[in-house]
Amino acid sequence: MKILLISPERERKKEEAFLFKLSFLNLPYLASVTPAGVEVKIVDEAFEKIDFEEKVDLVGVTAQTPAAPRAYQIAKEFKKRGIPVVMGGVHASMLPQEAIQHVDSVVVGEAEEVWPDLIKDLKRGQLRRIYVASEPSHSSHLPFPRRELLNEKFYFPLKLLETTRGCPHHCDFCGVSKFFGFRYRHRPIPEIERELCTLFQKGPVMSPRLKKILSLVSIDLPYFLKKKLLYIIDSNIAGDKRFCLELLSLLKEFDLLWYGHAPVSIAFDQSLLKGFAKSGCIAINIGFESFSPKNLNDMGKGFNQPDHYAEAVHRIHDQGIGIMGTFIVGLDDDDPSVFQRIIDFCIGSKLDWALTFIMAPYPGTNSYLRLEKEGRIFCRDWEKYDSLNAVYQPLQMSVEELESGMRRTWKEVFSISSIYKRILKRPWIHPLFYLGMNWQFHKLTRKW
Ligand code: B12
Ligand code: SF4
Repeated sequence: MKILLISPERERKKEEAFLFKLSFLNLPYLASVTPAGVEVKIVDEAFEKIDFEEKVDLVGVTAQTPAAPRAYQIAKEFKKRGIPVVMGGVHASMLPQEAIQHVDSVVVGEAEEVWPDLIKDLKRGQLRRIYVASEPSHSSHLPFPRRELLNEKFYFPLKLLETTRGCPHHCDFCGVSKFFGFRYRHRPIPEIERELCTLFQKGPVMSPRLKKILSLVSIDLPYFLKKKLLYIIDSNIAGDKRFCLELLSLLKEFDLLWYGHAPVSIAFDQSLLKGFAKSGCIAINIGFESFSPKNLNDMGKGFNQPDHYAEAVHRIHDQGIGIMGTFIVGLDDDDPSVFQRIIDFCIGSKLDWALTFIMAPYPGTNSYLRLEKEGRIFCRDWEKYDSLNAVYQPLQMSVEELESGMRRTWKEVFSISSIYKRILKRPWIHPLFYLGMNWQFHKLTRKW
C-alpha cells in the first residue's frame, strides 16, 4: 500500500510569497504514525509538481485556510481518478462539513491517534466520512516526525521541533486553543533530548579557536556554517516555567542558535530571560498585536500591556536576544493613525524584525463568529484569508485605507533608513542574521 501526503501551495502573487522557505512537521508526524509496511511519500507543492497519475492507494492533504481551495482542487483531480482523498489540518478541523464535500474522509483534530485506525478502515474498504480525535491528544509522548521524507534541498537549513501543544489563553483571532485545547501539554525532556540528538551533535559548535576566528566576522557565522539552527514551532514556548527552564538547559548542551514564540511577559522574568540568553536564543517571536488596551481586552489578550512594550524590548535586547514582533491592524479601536504608531515603535525601539498583519477572522475562531454576527464579513474566498487582505469591514477606516496602510507599514519598517537605525546602529544584536532577514523583506516591499 502507498500513501501520498501533499502540502498544497496556493497560487500567489510573486510579491506575496514568503521568502524563507521552511520545512514543516505535520505530514512527517502523520508519516511517523503510519503502520509499518505502508509506503509514504510527501510532496511539497511549493517546490514539486504533483503527479496526478501516480499509482497510490490514498492521498492525504493538509491545509491552513488560505490553501484550502487549492487542497480541494487537488482532491478533485485524484477523486476523478478513483483515488480516495482524506483531508486534515486546522481548516478541515474547523469546517469538516465544508471539507467533506470535496474529499472522502476528514480528520478533525490531532491525527496521531486516529490515523492508524483510518488506515485499517481503508484496508478493509470501510473508510469512514469523519474521524474525530476524541479530545486533544492527552498523550504528550509524540513520535519523532519522519523529516527524512522531505527533500532538505528545498528548505532553509533550519531544523523544526515541537515541544508543547495547546495554550491556556483564548485570544479571539487565534485557533490554537480551539484546535489543540486549553491544556498546555509538554513533551518529556528525555524524549526531546533523544529527538534533538537525531538532529544535532551535542557539544561545542566547533573548536574554540576556530570559533573565535570566525566570530571576528560574525558571532553567528560558526552556527550557520555548521547548520546548528533550530526553530521551535510551539505557539508559546514559555507556558510552563519549570519545563521551559529545563528545555533551555537542554538546548545549551547542544550549543546551537534557535528561535521560538513567547509572550511579551517573559521580558519581566529575569531567570527565564537569562535562561533564554544562555541557551543560544537568537530571537523571540512576540505577538504585541496592538497598542490599544481596548483592542487587547476585546481580543482576550489583556495580559499584553502596551505601556510596558518599550521596556520589554529593552530588557530582551539587554540579554543580546533579538525580537521578531507581530502586530495586528484593522481592529475595532484602530483608526488610520495605527500604522504610524507601529512604524514609530519598531524604529524607535529598534525592533529587529516586525510584521504587521490585517486581522483575519479564521473560521472556527471567536473573531469569525463575532464579525459574522455583526454582518461585517464580505469575503468568503479562503485564499484571501492570509492576513494581507481585508476580508471584513473595519470600523474606523475603509478597506482600502486598511490594506494600503498595512503595506505602507511594511515598506517603512523595511526601508533602508529603518534597517540602518534598527540593525546597523550599535549596539548590535546578531546583525548578520537580522540584516539577512530584513534585506529579504526590503526587496519584497520594493515591488509593492
Ligand atoms: C509554526 C507556524 C507557522 C510557521 C510555519 C512553519 C512551518 N512551515 O511549519 C510560519 C511562521 C511560517 C507560519 C505562517 C503562517 N501561519 Co502559522 N502557525 C504555526 C504554528 C505555531 C505551528 C504549526 C505546526 O506545525 N503545528 C504542529 C503540527 C503538528 O500541527 P498541525 O499542522 O495542526 O498538524 C496536526 C493536525 O492538524 C493533523 N493534520 C495536519 N495536516 C493533516 C493532513 C491529514 C491528511 C491528516 C489526516 C491530518 C493532518 O495532524 C497533525 C498532527 O496531529 C500554528 C499554531 C499551532 N500551534 O499549530 C500556526 C497556525 C497554523 N498558523 C496560522 C496562520 C494564520 C499562518 C499564516 C496564514 C499567517 C500569515 N498571515 O502569514 C501563515 C501562512 C503560511 C503558509 N503556509 O502559507 C494559523 C492557521 C489558521 C487557519 N485557520 O488556517 C495557526 C493555527 C495559528 C493561529 N493564529 O491560529 N505559521
Ligand atoms: S495568540 Fe498565542 S496566547 Fe493567544 S491563544 Fe493563540 S497561542 Fe495562545
